[in-house]
Amino acid sequence: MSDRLSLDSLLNIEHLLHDDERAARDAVQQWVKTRYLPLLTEAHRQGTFPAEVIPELAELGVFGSNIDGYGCAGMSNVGYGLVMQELERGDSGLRSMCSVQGSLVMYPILAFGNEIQRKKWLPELASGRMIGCFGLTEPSAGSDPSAMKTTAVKDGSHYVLDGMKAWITSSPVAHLAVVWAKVTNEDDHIRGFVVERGTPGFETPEIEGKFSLRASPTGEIHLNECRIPAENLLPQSGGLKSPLSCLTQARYGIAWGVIGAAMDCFDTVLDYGIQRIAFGKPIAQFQLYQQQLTEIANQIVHGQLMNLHYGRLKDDGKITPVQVSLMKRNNVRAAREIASMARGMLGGIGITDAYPVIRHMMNLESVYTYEGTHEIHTLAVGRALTGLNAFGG
Ligand code: TGC
Ligand code: FAD
Repeated sequence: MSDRLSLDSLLNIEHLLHDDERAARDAVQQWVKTRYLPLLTEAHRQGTFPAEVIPELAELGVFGSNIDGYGCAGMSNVGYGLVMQELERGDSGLRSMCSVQGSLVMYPILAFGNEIQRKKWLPELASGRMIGCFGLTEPSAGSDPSAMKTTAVKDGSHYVLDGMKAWITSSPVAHLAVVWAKVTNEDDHIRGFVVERGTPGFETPEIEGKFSLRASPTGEIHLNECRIPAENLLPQSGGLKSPLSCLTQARYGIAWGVIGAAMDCFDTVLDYGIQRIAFGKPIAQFQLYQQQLTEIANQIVHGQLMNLHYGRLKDDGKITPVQVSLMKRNNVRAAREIASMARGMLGGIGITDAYPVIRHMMNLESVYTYEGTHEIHTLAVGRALTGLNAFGG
C-alpha cells in the first residue's frame, strides 16, 4: 500500500488560518472527542442532552464566541465557524444548542437590546449560567414567519403576550426565550421580547418522538396572557428583518458545522473501508468505494473553501444574506448526501450506533429543514439572481 493523503493535506488551508483560530478549533475538537462523545451514545439513545457539560462549553468560549466583551471570547468569524465545525463533528444537537445560544439569543440581545439588557443577560449566557431559546416558528408559520399569530399588547408598563411557538430548540430547558410577536396596539410591527422562565403564562412542553437531533431538547412555547415588563422589549427590533438578521448569523455557523459532520462520516468510512475485507481484499480497494470516497472528499473541500472565503468576507463586514443562504444550502445538502452515502458504505452495521454515521444522517434531516429549508434558500438565491420574487408579488 502506498502512503495515504489526509483530507487536511488535500484541503491544505492551515496556513490560511490564524493561530488563535487553529487553537480554538483544536481545543474544541479535543474536548468533543474525549469528553462529549463518551456521553453521547447513551444520551442519544435516551433522547436527552447531557447538561452537565454546559460549564465546560462555556469555559471553551463557545457561547457567543464571535461577540466582543460581556464575557465572550471575541473570536473572528472564521474562528467561530471552526468551533461550530468541531461541535458538529461530534453531534448536530450539540452545535444546535450552541448556535441558538450565540446567534439566536445573544446576538439579538446585542444587536437590538439596550446596554442595561446586554449587561444583564449576555454575561449570564456566555457563562452558561443561563440557557436561551429563540421562538420564531409557529405551528402554522414556519417558512413564512410573516404569517405569525403571536401578539403582544402594550398595557401600561407591561406587554401581554399570547400565542404559540413550535419546534423550538432548547425551549424545555431554557431560562429565557427571545420571542417574536406582533405588537397589535402600537404599530403592528414584529418585535423581539425576552421572556424569563417563571413568568406566569409561559410554558415549554417538550416535543416527543423525534428520530433526529435526539440529544437536543426541542419543544414548544405556550404564551397565555404572559405579562412581561416593558423593559424586556428589545427596543431596536422592528419588522421581520430583525429575526431574519439573527437567522443569517446562525445559518453562517450551520454552513461550517455540517462540514464537521461530513468530515466525521469521511473518517469513519475511510477507516472502515481499509479494514473491512470482502472478496479477499479491503473494500476501499474497489473502484466503486474509491469513487464514493473521492466524491465525499470533493464535497468537503468544496464546502470548506466556501466557508473560508465567506468567513473572511464576514470578518471584513462584507458578507450578504444571500451568500449565507448559498453556503447553508450547498453545505447542508452536501453533508446530507454524504451521510446517506456513508451509511451505505458501512453495510449492515451502518444502521446501528456502533458508528456515528446514521446519527449524523438522521440529524442532518433537521438541519436540512430548520433555519430555512433547502427550497427556501433555493428561492432566496433565485430571487437575488433574477430580481423576481417567488414568495410574493
Ligand atoms: P423579505 O421581504 O424577503 O424580507 C423582509 C426584510 O428582511 C430583510 N431580510 C433579511 N435580513 C437579514 N437576513 C436575511 N436572511 C434576510 N432576509 C430578508 C429584507 O431585506 C427585508 O428588509 P426591509 O428593510 O426591506 O424590510 O421577507 P419575506 O416575507 O419575503 O420572506 C423571505 C423568506 C422566505 C426568505 C424568509 O421569510 C425566510 O427566511 N423564511 C425562512 C424562515 C426560517 O428560516 N425560519 C427559521 C426559524 S429559527 C430556526 O430554525 C432555528 S434552528 C436552530 C438550531 O437548532 O440550530
Ligand atoms: P413548512 O414551511 O410547512 O414547509 C413544508 C415544506 O414545504 C418544506 O419542504 C418547504 O421547503 C416547502 N415550502 C414551503 N414554502 C415553499 C415555497 N414557497 N416554495 C417551495 N416549497 C415551499 N424554529 C424556531 O423559531 N426556533 C428554533 O429554535 C427552531 N428549532 C428547530 C429545531 C428542529 C429540530 C426543527 C425540525 C425545526 C426547528 N425550528 C425552529 C423550525 C424550523 O425553522 C421550521 O421547521 C422551518 O422553518 C420549516 O417550517 P415548517 O416546518 O413549518 O415547514
